[in-house]
Amino acid sequence: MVVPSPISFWAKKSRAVGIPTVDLSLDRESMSESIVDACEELGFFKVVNHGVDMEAVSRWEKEGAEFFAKPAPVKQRAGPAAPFGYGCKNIGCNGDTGELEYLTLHTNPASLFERSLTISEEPENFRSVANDYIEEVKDLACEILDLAAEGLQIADKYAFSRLIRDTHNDSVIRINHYPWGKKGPAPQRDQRPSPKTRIGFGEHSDPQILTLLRSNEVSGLQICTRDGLWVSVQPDPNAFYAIVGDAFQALTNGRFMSVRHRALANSTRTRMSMMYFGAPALDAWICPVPELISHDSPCLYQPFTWGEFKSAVYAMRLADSRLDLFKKV
Ligand code: GA4
Repeated sequence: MVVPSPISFWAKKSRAVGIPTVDLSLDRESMSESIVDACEELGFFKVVNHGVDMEAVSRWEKEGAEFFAKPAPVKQRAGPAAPFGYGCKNIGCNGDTGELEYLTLHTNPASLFERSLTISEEPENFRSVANDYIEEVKDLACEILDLAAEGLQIADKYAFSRLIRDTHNDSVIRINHYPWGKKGPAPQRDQRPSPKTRIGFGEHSDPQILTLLRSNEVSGLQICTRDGLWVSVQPDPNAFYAIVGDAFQALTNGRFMSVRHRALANSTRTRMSMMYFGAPALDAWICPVPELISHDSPCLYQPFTWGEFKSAVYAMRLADSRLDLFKKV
């Protein structure tokens, strides 16, 4: 019997996995169909022709780069991230660590106001750049959520987007910076990390409804398929990547899958990624839309508020499967 070497085994298994792309310049039916397919199969897809003002994105990226270029003691004035502000290596408050530094900010104007004072010497400009970026990505997230609702044939076509359009929404933005340029092994495609591979941000699923991620041209992001295979995502600074979060999985009664992902830090170049995490208000109920509950698909989760879920999220470790806590027995 021929036993395949681990490398040929992984190379063979990974060949079939492609990242679905949704082109937002097509007709609504094709777009909604491909969004539903991608959310069901992978919980992840690339978005092109998204209509986001790339000037707003560049301005936000520049704010991030300028902040991370500051001396450590200056950056630390904006921290520790508990959970908002500047964080370095520590992720969350339960002992998770990573090879990165980051800025996490609540999108609420009052919170942004307060944070901007410790982040920038020009806080008003910082806030205006952040707000422009938030408006752009929020609109894109809402468009994707509306298309998803259409594709699922949900009567209330704004059932999902309404949650993140709510004035009390709990959405968050984050910039991750994987710096230091330490020499590591060249990134290997579609493989388990070798013992030498450094993890920049450990495996997890996002708790919110939908994440929009965009990075510079440096690779590092990997997503996990249903078969447990890690797939490297080719960076494309002109595109956004949509990530299904736990709350979207619950809202769709498990029809959509929140995707586990991670970032490797083995590049010799600085990687910067920016995320928008679309979340509802703390008192919003996360319960499956009625159209997705039937005799054959009974309700999988106990209803919970986003606030309850968030408390559970912060009490757990990064890699934990938080939605399991709310599964019906
Ligand atoms: C993962 C997604 C977002 O980055 C984040 C993260 C949050 C944090 O860094 O404060 C968490 C993590 C994330 C999930 C589990 C908890 C909370 C760190 C952590 C260990 C901002 C979020 O909302 O959840």
